[in-house]
Amino acid sequence: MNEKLPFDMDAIAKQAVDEIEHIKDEEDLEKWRIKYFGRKGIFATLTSNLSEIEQCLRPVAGMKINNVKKQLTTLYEEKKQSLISRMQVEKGKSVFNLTLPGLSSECANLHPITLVSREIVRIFQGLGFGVHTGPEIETEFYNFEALNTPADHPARDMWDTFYLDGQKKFLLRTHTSPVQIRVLQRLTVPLRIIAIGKTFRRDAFDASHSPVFHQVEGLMVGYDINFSNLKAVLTFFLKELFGSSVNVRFLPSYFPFTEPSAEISISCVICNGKGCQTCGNTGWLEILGAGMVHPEVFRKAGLRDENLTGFAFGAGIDRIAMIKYRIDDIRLFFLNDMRFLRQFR
Ligand code: FA5
Repeated sequence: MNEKLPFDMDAIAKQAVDEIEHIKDEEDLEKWRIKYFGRKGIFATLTSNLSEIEQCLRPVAGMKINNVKKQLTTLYEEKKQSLISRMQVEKGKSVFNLTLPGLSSECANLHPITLVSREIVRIFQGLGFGVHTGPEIETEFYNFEALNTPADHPARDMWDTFYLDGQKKFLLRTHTSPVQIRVLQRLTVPLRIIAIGKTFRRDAFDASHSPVFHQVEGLMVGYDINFSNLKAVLTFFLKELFGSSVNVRFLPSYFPFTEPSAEISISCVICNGKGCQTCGNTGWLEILGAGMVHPEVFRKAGLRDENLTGFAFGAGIDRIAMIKYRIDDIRLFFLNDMRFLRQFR
């Protein structure tokens, strides 16, 4: 096609690009602009000569001229901008307009529950515990039956449950303890794990209760695990989490899936055990439920070895976060108020 046109557009474009690349100042750039884009410049001449070209070639010629014109215009604008910037830098002026008001960018931060969860994971990983989650939708078997809490067991009243079907087969897990069974079925003993995640109960949404909250479960199983191991691990954990100066108290308690069972408290971090509103003037804050794994739990998980022993524990992460950060209303964790959430780093 080019042979028939009275001009070689590719050669003109190449020359223009070559020239502009070597330009070092605005004056030469202006000369270049006039040469190609001026009133009597190359493009003006080419366009006005179009009428002299054979009729059938005119559209192609016009398109070629316009394409190259467009490319060179872009090149010209870029070159101009770069020469201006370079000149400003050389003159000691900033390329940026520092007088413009700044745009502040929102900086994300982690939710306090995530921060506490990560801290708990860090402590237990340091003790060689694996980390598991388990499903939030559970079956009645894993949440209750396998945990030695059959349908007619009075202890079921301890957990007001969200059932998902009329037959009460599926439910939102009321605690992380069903992960104990799933882990015992899947892993080989000895084992030590924690399970962290959301749990659900039909509880009121008040200052200390939420229908959705978070728990951490712990399970250590082997052939020589005893109550002293439970005490040592949990005392270490609580002192790591709340500081070495807290005292840890173990009291007898009851859970269907542990025997013996214990309720574990720390000395109140607000009043140092003297008694205040937060600890109900007792000087103690309850943190954990725990105990030695009930033999029935091993059986339900399919483990028949009579010599196996283990301990388990469970704690509410939201309540731990409330104590750690001195928060008196659990609802703050769920309301997405940025003024509250921004305080945690
Ligand atoms: C249990 O859920 C047992 N599974 C714990 C356990 C595990 C014991 C293994 C023995 C061995 P409990 O129902 O007490 O226990 O709940 C544990 C913690 O969850 C409580 O101490 C509390 O911190 C937290 N919790 C319970 N209900 C709520 C709620 N509605 N809102 C916020 N936190 C809650």
